[in-house]
Amino acid sequence: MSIKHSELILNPDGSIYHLNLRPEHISTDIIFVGDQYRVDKVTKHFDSIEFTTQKREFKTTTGTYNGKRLTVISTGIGPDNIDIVLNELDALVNIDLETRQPKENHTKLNITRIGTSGSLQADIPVNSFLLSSHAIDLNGMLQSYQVEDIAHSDIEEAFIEHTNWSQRKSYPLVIANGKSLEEKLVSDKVHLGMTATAGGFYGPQGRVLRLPLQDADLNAKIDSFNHNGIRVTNLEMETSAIYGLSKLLGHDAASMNALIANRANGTFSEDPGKVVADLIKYTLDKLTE
Ligand code: R1P
Repeated sequence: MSIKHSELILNPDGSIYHLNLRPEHISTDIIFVGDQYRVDKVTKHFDSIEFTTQKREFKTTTGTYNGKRLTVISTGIGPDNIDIVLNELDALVNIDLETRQPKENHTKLNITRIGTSGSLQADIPVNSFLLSSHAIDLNGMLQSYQVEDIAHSDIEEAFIEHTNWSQRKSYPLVIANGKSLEEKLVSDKVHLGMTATAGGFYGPQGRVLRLPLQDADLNAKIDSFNHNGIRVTNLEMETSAIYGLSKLLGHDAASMNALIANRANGTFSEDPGKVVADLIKYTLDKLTE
């Protein structure tokens, strides 16, 4: 059975609907950034560039760094965008776009996010790097899929009990990363920890401007959670979606976070651009060593 035109949408030039990409445009080694203007901050280091395009917030450039072919894509903000980007990238490599049928041989993508994030722990300061060993999904996007086999129910149950998690919110799914990218990217310069992925920037991350929170103590309870040494180290808006969909689709993923804020002591980096620039260079070098 071929996938219907309403489900797998292609543009008139054969490219996939939102990303505007055809299979030949991408490498299997991919870097995600949130901000479309961060794509050039990565690719300015490249030896050569073969392709670039942009539709909406999704800017893509493919080229080589240290001789390795890499694709950099901006995802915009949030797990809803990751649902689009990961499903469309997977379709480019694992669905025959002519016959609209899944291919027999699976192609694995290696996806590294280079993002910004806020630390939740006083001992993990601003301007440091963190690789997400796990992600905890606080936004619910992944619950549309069959996630039972990728869940870590012992950590989830401990988290629900520790935080008295509201049943009106989505179930806090925990996903581990695929490990082979972690092995490439980790060093004594990088903290490891569980990243919480929220579905918004203000209330969903415990920020109060004019609206009171459902649970004003939630961030403090998240900070103090510790299950067999697994702590929630930082908050952002994409990692659990990347880890969850990568696991379900058979891809490897790692999330590298430039910590530009510390929510535990209320500090913000004096030069966030430098931390991000340093993380970009660090990640490119590690990926191509
Ligand atoms: C919020 O300001 C955005 O910044 C963080 C969050 O995850 C969210 O996307 O990451 P990026 O800088 O990678 O976009």
